[in-house]
Amino acid sequence: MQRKGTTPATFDLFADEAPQPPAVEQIGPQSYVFRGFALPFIERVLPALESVLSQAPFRHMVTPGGHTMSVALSSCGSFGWTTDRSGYQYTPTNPQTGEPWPALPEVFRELAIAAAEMAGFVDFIPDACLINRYIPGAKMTLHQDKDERGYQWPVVSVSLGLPAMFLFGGHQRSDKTQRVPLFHGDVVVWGGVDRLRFHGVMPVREGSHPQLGEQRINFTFRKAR
Ligand code: MD3
Ligand code: FE
Repeated sequence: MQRKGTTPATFDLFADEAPQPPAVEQIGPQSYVFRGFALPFIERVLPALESVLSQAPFRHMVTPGGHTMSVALSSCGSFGWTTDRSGYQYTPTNPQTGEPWPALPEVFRELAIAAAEMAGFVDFIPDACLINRYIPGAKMTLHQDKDERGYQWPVVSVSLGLPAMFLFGGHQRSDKTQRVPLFHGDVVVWGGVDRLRFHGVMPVREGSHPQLGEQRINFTFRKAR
């Protein structure tokens, strides 16, 4: 369908529609934001999330430097991410319970694989899903994700609930950052040459989301091993 140029305005069924932001934004050579990509999965994602969190509740981790993180964390999949005085690591069991992490729900796997494929990463099979919860005021300072064994695999992130301003830097902490707003249902894929770029999240602003309430939840799918 032609929406611009030679089509007479009287035949343009979409003339009254508000302009839509593009569904895909490229934010780096191998990084893409897919707006609303998770929404068709949401009816299955929310109960799966509830189930994971009932088995592995959120907790605030203490960094090796002794700081308690403002973001609360859980995990599912074969490996979960933990931190303590000895450092950061992926572990097959939850140190809080001694049990294996909850299995990666099928709908999580489907969503992660579909998004990775959209960004050109075929054969991505995540083995770890980190679940971050931000209440208003929580933030994540600039960091690199380097605890995974190989950097050839992308990271896929799914944002739910309150919006957040994502900061995307370069390969040095001091590099200029670009700001990318992330909304409920947005999915971002980072890989290849962008995989080790510094990134962070600005403090989440007060608000309430109709489905998630006063919080932002972010899943990141990775291949840890
Ligand atoms: C960019 N989480 O869990 S999305 C993290 O929104 C993390 O909760 C943020 O950074 C959040 O480590 C940002 C995830 C993300 C993950 C890995 C990346 C962004 C990335 C690797 C390279 C570049
Ligand atoms: Fe990160």
